[in-house]
Amino acid sequence: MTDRHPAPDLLPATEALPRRRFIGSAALAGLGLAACGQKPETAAPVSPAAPASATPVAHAAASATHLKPGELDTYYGLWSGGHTGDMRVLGLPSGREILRIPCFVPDALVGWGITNESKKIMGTKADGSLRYTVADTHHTHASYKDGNYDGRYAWINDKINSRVARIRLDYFVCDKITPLPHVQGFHGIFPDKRDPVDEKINYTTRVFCGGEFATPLPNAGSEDGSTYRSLFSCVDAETMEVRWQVLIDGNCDLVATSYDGKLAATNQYNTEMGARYEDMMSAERDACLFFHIARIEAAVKAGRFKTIGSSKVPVVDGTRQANADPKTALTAYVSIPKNPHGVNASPDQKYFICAGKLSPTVTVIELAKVLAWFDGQLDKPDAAIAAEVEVGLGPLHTAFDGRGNAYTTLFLDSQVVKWNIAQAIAFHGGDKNAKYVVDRLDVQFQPGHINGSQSETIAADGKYLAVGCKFSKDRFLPVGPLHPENEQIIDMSGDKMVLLADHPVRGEPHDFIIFKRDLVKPRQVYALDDFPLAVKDAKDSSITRNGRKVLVKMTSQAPSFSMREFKVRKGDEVTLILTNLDKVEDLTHGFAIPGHNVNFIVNPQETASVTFTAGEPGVYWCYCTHFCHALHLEMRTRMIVEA
Ligand code: CUK
Ligand code: CUA
Ligand code: CA
Repeated sequence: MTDRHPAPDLLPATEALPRRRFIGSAALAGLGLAACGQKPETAAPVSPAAPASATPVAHAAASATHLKPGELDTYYGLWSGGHTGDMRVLGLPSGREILRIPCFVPDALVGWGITNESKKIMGTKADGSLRYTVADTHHTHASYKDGNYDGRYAWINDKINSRVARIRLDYFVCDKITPLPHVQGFHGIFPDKRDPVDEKINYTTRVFCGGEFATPLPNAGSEDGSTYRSLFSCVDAETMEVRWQVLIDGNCDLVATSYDGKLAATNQYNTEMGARYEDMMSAERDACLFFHIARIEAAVKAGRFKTIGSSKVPVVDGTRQANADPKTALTAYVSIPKNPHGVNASPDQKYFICAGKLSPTVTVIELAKVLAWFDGQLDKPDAAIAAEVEVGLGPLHTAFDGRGNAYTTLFLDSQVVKWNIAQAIAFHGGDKNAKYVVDRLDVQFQPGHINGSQSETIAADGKYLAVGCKFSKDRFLPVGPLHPENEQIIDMSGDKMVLLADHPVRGEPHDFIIFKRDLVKPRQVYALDDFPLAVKDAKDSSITRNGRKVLVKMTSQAPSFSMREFKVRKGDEVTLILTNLDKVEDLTHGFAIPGHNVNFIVNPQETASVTFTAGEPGVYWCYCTHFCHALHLEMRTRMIVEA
């Protein structure tokens, strides 16, 4: 990926060229620019947006991202997969992609959306087929304990179909998916960090979900614009049931939570509640909307809610009008300049940062003051604004280093700006000598999300930043009209940011988190007993018929399946249960049936099942698709379909 050398026999005749230079010259040749006389390693990118003096790369620092063969990364990264609907696991600082975890969309490697177990999680229609095969994931966040990740769960959103998926971080698999009622455009997501009432609960028990697109409520035929509303939802972290929703003015975009568990917030870019973009950007100020979690829970308990349509989820009233009295308010609307994007909690636990997007400003909101407003000590929520300062064009998302600095992406300027929160507050307070902008770094190009190692925890360590650049333009070999995104890694440990590496990624990840590798304890082998359908011994293999339904129980153990053949009849509804009895780490088998749209894998000690209709009479070689053994190609069984 970065500096890794290909095997010698893959090198071109001019093998004296280092790989980086070879790639550079090949790319230029492809673009017809090789004859321009510039040396490949200094050739300016073709795009006019790129300065000729491309961002300097400190080679000593860059070597930090280059792991020697066999060396492991020090951080995990969980990346959302965008409209591939999966979650991706990266190792950092190398940036190597290690795993894709299918969630919302079928996956051919695993058989996600093929096995009965995965279909049940994904959701099916009455006929057993998948309810959805598309998704759009943006944000992923993990469960907390004492302000740091605890390695239990991660959650990820599906914007299209308003579903939240949970990932178990012991097996790195999706185990539950919950649809949010009456929500379209489910965008921001964030778990709470502790309970607002019970001191003993110092870990995540709720997940908050922002509804971005307002619709008529209930959305049942009428398109009267005056009834369009958005909902903010709370999902139980364990049961994954929707606990309650809040009816709001405006919309939800991103979501953040305070470290004390008391507040959740969402930035709002459409306080106008407009249906067209001109309307959505007509106001000079929008808002950051705060939710008082303990009061909302109390309102639900006291029955002060309604329900919408057929949903039984309690919906409390969080509109401005119903929450004018701070002493009883469930919500507080803090005004933020024009169409803000991104809201992030600083690791010192004191502030939320909201970025202006259409305004060149970032806003620092002091959480203690938001709580003071709820206590009736401030005359208006805007009194919680600690700073509102200009940082550059198109500010979107913010990361932290744990040393008092914030790093905000500037979409239009194609930069990351490093700014000091205390200095920004001083400047806003009237100290015009306060220099709050510390550093700027050009990135390639148009950055969206940014995150730092441990950034959204109290253990922010200020080592690495990752930036999700929406356009890669000429940073990689040209591959036709569709370009990858460019995920860049930055060293943020010094005063100046240093760009370390570019990585092409398949579109389009949006958000991600980065945390220390020892915070998760992944298991290498499944537990046989965790699967109710497990075929625990090869001797238990069987085929049983009940009318047109046939049940086949089989095991795999390299290099064979427990049945050499099995017979069914054309049109039978066949359910095949396969348990992988191999206990060796990494010894996965596959099971594919030609002509029947069946292919899935079973990991060591895992059980999976498929149900399909037996096709035309004939012999079908069911074979192992996952290279497992010297006799992998011989690892087969026959499905014999009789007339
Ligand atoms: S949004 Cu994509 S760059 Cu969905 Cu988090 Cu800001
Ligand atoms: Cu079993 Cu390949
Ligand atoms: Ca607006």
